[in-house]
Amino acid sequence: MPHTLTDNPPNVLLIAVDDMGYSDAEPFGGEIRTPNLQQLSAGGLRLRNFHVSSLCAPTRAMLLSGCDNHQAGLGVMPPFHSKNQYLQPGYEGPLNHRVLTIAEVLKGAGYATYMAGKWHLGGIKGYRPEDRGFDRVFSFLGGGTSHFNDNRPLSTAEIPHTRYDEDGRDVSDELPDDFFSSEAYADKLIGYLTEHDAERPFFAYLAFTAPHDPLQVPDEWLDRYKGTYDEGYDAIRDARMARMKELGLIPEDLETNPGSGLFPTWDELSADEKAEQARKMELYAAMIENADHNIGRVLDLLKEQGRYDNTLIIFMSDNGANPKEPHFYPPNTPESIQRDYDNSFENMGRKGSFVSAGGAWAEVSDTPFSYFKTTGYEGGTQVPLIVAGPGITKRGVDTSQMLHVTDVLPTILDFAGVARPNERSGVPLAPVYGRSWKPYLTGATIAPIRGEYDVIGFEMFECRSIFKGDWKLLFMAPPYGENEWSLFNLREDPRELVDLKDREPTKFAELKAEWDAYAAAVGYIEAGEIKQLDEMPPEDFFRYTGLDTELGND
Ligand SMILES: [Ca+2]
Repeated sequence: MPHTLTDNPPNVLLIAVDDMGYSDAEPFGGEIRTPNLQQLSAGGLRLRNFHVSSLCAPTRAMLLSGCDNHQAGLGVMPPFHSKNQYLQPGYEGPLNHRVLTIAEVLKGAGYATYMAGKWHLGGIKGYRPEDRGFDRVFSFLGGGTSHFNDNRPLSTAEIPHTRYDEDGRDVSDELPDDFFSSEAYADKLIGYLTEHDAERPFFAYLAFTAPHDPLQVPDEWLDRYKGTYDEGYDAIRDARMARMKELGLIPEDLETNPGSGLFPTWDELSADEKAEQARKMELYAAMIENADHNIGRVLDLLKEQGRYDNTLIIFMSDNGANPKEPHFYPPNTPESIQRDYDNSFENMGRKGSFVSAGGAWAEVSDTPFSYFKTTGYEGGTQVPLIVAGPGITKRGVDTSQMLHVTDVLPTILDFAGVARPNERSGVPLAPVYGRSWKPYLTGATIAPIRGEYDVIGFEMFECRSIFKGDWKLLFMAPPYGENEWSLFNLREDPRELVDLKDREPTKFAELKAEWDAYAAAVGYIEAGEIKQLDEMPPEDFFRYTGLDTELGND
């Protein structure tokens, strides 16, 4: 049933970067040169207090569907399912068919739909981007891989979805010699937008795999940050804090985050260790600047085409900075990484290397917040967000609204003037969890997007949280927690250092009841002890036998 588009519906460009920390980019206080994000910020709004999941795929499921990840098929991230979660409703692994993607809805309304970049929402037939509403697709189907044409998987368990897909065809073996992920994604999207039928609006999803590890850049980008990180963690963190205060992103009196204490301080490192740490951060920074450069190429095209002013542009990161070393990906070990990769100082960042920035830099990247990707702390789940487009007249930094990644679908559909259907072939769809930002962004109302009684729930890897007003209830599971609840007032304590659980028992009980209600409503399944991957090889795990029999596999 086609919808009728309003007059002059806006184009939509949704840009996601992968594992970029809160304060890495210049508009958020970082030293990493990101002139195109700066320019986008200047013509739009930076929003603080934007919440995502702590991992790639669950965030992407919510981003594209507007539904909670436990209903959309990403209740946990593959291949980390416990045995009792595997193939359960909401835990299917790929994005399930109880939800519709932004592309599916907008395509039904007459939009042209394009995607270039990381999918991570299902590699089997019936679940790939071209099966989920995208007309033209150049996509990496998995969670991460070498950024060059060797397409080397993060681990043997990742092989089943380490695939580049172009309009439904496996092109993994056809990548050109000079292939680099971010440049290739921008090239493909520029191609689609160049060929685009000018009579129709478009939805374009540009999903970088940068700066996800392995930290890699084309040779000419290798040394762009030489020396920048030689002074170590604290110097960079302090400079970011000062700039964030100037920008109004954080209160003037906010003190520096002391950090988790899990990683050696700069002074505890040997000269060689310092050099290696600085080099890793140089590569990470170069990777982000390179992504910004490629964002700029797409924005320049829209300007040349005269489409820029009628394009809603949303930029975000999918989760906080990554603290993990390459042996995080099962079944890698430190020994296998050392044996199988050339991580010599000279080769770091080039083909054949596999390095990550590590936990100490991840904490700097997530300044001023605590912890990082994989955790329920704000360092894992609060990310930068820039919004610009037709009718959005607010400028600068807005810290007043509590926002969630599931808001993106209702916001985009609201700007497009399109409603999401509530059923697919007569079967009811999962409810949309998010809310439209349009009335607030366009000044149609001054009412907050969420009031003091509204909540946002979160769970991933058994870290759980509820946001309500200024309050956050957090349950932290191992390895970074001890299976205990904490209560924080994020307005007064954005670093989550002061647990108010004992001082505020009534508030604690109120939020705990909210968590229980959220968990029941979304169908959360607590992880059991046995991992599915312990009992099943990865090639079987990712086949999702019996998931959706009419779709088959190839
Ligand atoms: Ca990510």
